[in-house]
Amino acid sequence: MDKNFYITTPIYYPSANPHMGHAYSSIIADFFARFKRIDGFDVSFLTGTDEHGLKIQRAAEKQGLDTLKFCDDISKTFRDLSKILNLTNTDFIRTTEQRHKKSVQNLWNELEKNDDIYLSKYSGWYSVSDEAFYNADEIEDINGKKIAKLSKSPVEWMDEESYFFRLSKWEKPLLDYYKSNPDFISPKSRKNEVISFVKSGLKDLSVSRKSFSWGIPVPNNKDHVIYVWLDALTNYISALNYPDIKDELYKKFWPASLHLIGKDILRFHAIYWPAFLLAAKLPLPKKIYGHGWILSNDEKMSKSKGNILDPIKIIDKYGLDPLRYYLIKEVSFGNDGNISQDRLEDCINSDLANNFGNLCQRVSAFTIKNCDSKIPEDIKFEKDDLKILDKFKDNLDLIRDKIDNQDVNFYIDFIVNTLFETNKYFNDQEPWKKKDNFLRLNTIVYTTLEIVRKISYMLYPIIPQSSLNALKIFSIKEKEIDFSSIKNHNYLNGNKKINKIDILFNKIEKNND
Ligand code: ME8
Repeated sequence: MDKNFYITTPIYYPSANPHMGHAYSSIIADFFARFKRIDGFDVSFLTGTDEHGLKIQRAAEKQGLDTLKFCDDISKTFRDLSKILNLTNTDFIRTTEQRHKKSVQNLWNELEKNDDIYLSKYSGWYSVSDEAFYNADEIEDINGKKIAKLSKSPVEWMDEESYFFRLSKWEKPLLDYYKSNPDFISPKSRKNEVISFVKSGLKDLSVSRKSFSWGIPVPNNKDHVIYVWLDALTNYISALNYPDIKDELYKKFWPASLHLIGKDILRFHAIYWPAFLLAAKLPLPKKIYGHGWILSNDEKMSKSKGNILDPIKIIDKYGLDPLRYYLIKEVSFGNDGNISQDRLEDCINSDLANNFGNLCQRVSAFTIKNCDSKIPEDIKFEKDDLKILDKFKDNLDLIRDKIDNQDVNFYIDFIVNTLFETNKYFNDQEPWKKKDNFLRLNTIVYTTLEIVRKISYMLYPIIPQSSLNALKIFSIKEKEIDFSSIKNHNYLNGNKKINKIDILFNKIEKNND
């Protein structure tokens, strides 16, 4: 079985500092990367910044800065954010790097060699904000201004010599590919949107620009720069050292297991990118998942709308893990989700402090007091104990399967429900009343400790630092976390000392006005 896993986030435009939407994509990608790692996979996890094109050139001009200097500064804030979010990315790519330029020019040469590129003239609408071409029927007139219907961003008329990619030629092969690879585009609703767009007919795609210079030059015509999306999409293979397809990284990790993106850029990933790869005779990624948007007052959070929530401010106030938990749990994965500080505070108080933190404190304090600070050795499981313990064993493969289908909601619901049941179990079993029956008391304590271990393993991809803090009870270290061991009821060694741990989450005083 293939035990390599390659996951990518979109590479972000460094036209302004990162916001909660960017943090969201990156945190979800990190969730998958960490899960796969604790399930024994060798994981490559790529993120980075998309630095060419008119949008960036104009943003730099507006600030009177040299374009590369402008990119250096903002790209660094994205790189810093990766650390602040505790991402486990194995690489961070910038499209202004030499390794990437070489890779893009090589891909261009392949497309040209295979007769998929020709020189002509483009006349049509272009949105600089989306770096996208739109057909006339995708444009509307609002108060005398031409706007793209989909993204609501302004468009301008473009009329210039341009190279074209023969996208129309790939219409049928793409439809065939979607058909024979039904999981290629997820979720299903978005797949249908893509298929109907392709079925409505694909026109050849303009893939170079002549009227500005901030981009990668077309190999044999320095008057043109390569279209920023052809440039950007290639990052997924340039980070693996393409064109050297004999390189270890490329051999190990291409095709990618999962390109995780926002639904706004699905067309580029599910149509253009596979078409470029088909034309270059390269394998296609295994899956594209288009997640929903983080909304602020029911509108997409974006730089241009000015309704940005700054992840760093939220982290300063509440801590990183509460934010990671909140985004993963409260934004139903695949759909759009409004976020609010009020709900974040509720999550911290009820799920993290009460349900998880309190359970860890309670059972460890009880063990210290009643079992000489040791994991009980003499135990005998009964039906009530096995009922919760077996849940992990019985669902192990299902959980894996759900993760492979990006069912984040199932994963988190499983954790929340099990925590709820475990708290109830500990209350109902009343170990504090069993001091005359040490076998039973020991068994209840052992069972609860085992569940704390298993749940902490499952929480590790979501709230890594807090999970590790909880695992200090057992002196379990990060590299020892092995997802498959949650099926084991007797993992913890009896008679081993446990440790007292600090409070995991502080409750938030809520202002109920
Ligand atoms: O599109 N909610 O970069 P970008 C959720 N450079 N996710 C959001 C979001 C929101 N409100 N706003 C942004 C680009 N995102 C290109 C990508 S890839 C080869 C090139 C996330 O800076 C989401 O993942 O505009 C979206 O797809 C991405 O940021 C777009 O970031």
